[in-house]
Amino acid sequence: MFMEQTMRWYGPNDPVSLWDIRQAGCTGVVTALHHVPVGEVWTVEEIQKRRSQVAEAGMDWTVIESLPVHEDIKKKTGDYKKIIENYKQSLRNVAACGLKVVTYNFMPILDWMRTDISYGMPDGSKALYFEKAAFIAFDLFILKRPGAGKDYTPEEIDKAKKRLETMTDAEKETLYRNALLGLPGSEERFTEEQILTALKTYEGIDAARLKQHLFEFLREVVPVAEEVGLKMAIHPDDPPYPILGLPRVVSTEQDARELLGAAPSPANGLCFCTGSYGVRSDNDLPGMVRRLGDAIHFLHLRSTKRDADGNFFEADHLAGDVDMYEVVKELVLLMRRRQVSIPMRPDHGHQMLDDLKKTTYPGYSAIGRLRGLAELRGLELGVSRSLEP
Ligand code: DNO
Repeated sequence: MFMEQTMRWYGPNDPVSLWDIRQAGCTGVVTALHHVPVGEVWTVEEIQKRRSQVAEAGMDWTVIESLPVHEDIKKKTGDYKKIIENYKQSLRNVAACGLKVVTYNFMPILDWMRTDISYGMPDGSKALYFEKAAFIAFDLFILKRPGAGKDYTPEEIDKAKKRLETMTDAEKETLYRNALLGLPGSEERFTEEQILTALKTYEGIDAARLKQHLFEFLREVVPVAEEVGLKMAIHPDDPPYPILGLPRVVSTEQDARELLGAAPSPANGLCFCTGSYGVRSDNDLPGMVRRLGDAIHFLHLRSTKRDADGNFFEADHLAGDVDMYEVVKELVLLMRRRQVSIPMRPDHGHQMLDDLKKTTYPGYSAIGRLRGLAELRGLELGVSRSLEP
């Protein structure tokens, strides 16, 4: 029983082709209908069209990433009831087309966040990087978010000021663009006004309230997913703590337990992203697999390396702070116990070799992910063999 090997594909505009993914050794593809506006129904026609494209390259579209949750659902504003009904309809439609797993997240406004998308590694490859002082400088002095000052200590503010002084105008511009990159897979970037306006709409929504909204959403959609045989897999916050004054509520083992308990069902589950959970040293990843394994429906395997200042970069898949050997060992045991093959994708990868000359989605160049996948595949085989009686 091995993990199902997949890679993310951003659709027909992705410079990484389906055949590239197939040649990496994947049998499954993770994709989404990125062109359908968030909140609208995914129609059977559109789903089938995408599914056939994947099938033509000899692979299956098994996992959706993401079926995004509209901001009105997270805030319980506007027409959120109707939008939840649309979500349910999309679930029915994807199930009718044979899909199995639906990934989504509940991060307000922004998805993942990095300050640098081409951070030089000693070997000449490029990684994604989150630098705390640069991020605080962005928040305080570039975005100038009202009230931001009270989120940081005087030392942090001082460091951020000094960091800002080292930046050229071009660097400030790049930082701004990276921080507000918008959702992965979209070309859209927020303007300063848009983000400040969006942030204002979260006034009064603290973590407790956002959690409540998540639980209510789950109680609506999980029964539908269960009925049509789908597994929901919530992606954790990346990074796993509040940013820009916005609450984030899927950052720890405790958060995961609570959301699973809010709508208990085999359909209510997790996308276990070792890179996101792993940024916090208080998340015990192998232990989480042991304790929450029954709810893990999808895997993102990657590692980060943090430092004492709260910065982290994305390390090689088998290096960094994630003990990938222990994680994979727990996963092998888990799959044997559950008698399932859990879909996995090597998450992100360094931009390297020929890809350094290409423009790809940040974190999603082909060769770096291929390297990650190949290493993980070997690790799994080795672990699996060594556990044989
Ligand atoms: C980043 C990804 C996330 C993830 C979404 C799932 O590269 O892991 O953007 O796809 O958060 O909804």
